Amino acid sequence: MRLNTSLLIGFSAAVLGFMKRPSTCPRTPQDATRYDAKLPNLFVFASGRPVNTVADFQCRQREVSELFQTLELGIKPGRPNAVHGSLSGGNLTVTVSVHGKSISFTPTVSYPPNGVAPYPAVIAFGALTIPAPSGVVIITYNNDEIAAQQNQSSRGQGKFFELYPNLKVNGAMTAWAWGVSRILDALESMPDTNIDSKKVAVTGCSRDGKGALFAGALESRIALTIPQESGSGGTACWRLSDYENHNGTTQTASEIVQENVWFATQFDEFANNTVDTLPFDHHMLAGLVAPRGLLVIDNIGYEWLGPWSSFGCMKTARRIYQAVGAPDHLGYSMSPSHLHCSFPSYKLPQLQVFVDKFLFDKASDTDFFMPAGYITFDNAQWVDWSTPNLF
Ligand code: MCU
Repeated sequence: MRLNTSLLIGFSAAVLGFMKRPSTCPRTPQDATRYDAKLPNLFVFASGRPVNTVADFQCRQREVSELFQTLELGIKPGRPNAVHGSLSGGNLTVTVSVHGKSISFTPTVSYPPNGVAPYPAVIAFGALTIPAPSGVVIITYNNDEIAAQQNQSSRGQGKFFELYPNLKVNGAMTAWAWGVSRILDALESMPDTNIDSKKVAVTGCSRDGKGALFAGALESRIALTIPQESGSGGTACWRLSDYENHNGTTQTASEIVQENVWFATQFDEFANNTVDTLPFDHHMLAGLVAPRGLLVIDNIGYEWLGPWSSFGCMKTARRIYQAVGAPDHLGYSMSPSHLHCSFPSYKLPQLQVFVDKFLFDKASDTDFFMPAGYITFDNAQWVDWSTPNLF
């Protein structure tokens, strides 16, 4: 089992040639897996070298991204040579060509009735489930056509796999994040759209909230990431969801790989009982977004989503934001039970301050992790590392 993983890392890095790192970044050992019952430490490279500076932190983010892709998600291919965008009647057609094959997909674009060009934008996975912020373009992205997510039979189905048939082992999450990157490529080449490609947020709820989080983690051009009720496989941590689960009350990695094709086939071996050998957990996924904006919207009403796990995972992620001097760039909002994917109006000010800061460059107070004392999370039980000061 270990051997397969090592081979996979070697194959992925060598053959696909992704992640060209600056020479100062330490090399990742071939087998980076190790037993860790607690939430792993982002501030030590897989080689054992500590992370001491912001430059180290950026190297470590690349390493962690590489490990997520290798062990959990599947490889996200880099920018293709040919990406073309055209906008007509509210449809943004994005055409991507790779090795003589082409696909097109068509997110819809809705301009705000008010506001000032160039407009920021929100990319909504599936459909928008947060209130449309004022002055912002809404881009609705049909992620399911890029990679299907019906059930187990969706493996390798969708437009991404038409271009990359040798990546059919990949999970849908990587393919969706790749699609978001291509939307940004297209927008960058289309100044006439009056959409500011440097001020783009991504959001989605539930399974699409997991997708939004991965898009923000794997694409550093995203300015603001808003996962809503994403649950296990999103803002929850695998280790914590296993702990929270009581006879099937909470979704775990071992369940999730049976249910759908969100993750790569190589994740199965970890999901089935060895999540504690993963050299990361999802606090480190949020750490890939740092120091960019991350607003996590949760709902305590569904034990299946692992609300305690998500709370503890994001509380730990906030230490990562703290280390780079931006704890207030990760906002967390848990609410009492309400309908899944509905947005309680009392959360509007929380959304607005994040939109103001990250899409409009306006000073705003985004320093909240709430409600305080609502759930308790024992740091000492789950975290055995301290938070360095890297800035
Ligand atoms: C929270 O996301 C998922 C969850 O992982 C699944 O187990 C469940 O079937 O569906 C949720 C969802 O996407 O609901 C719309």
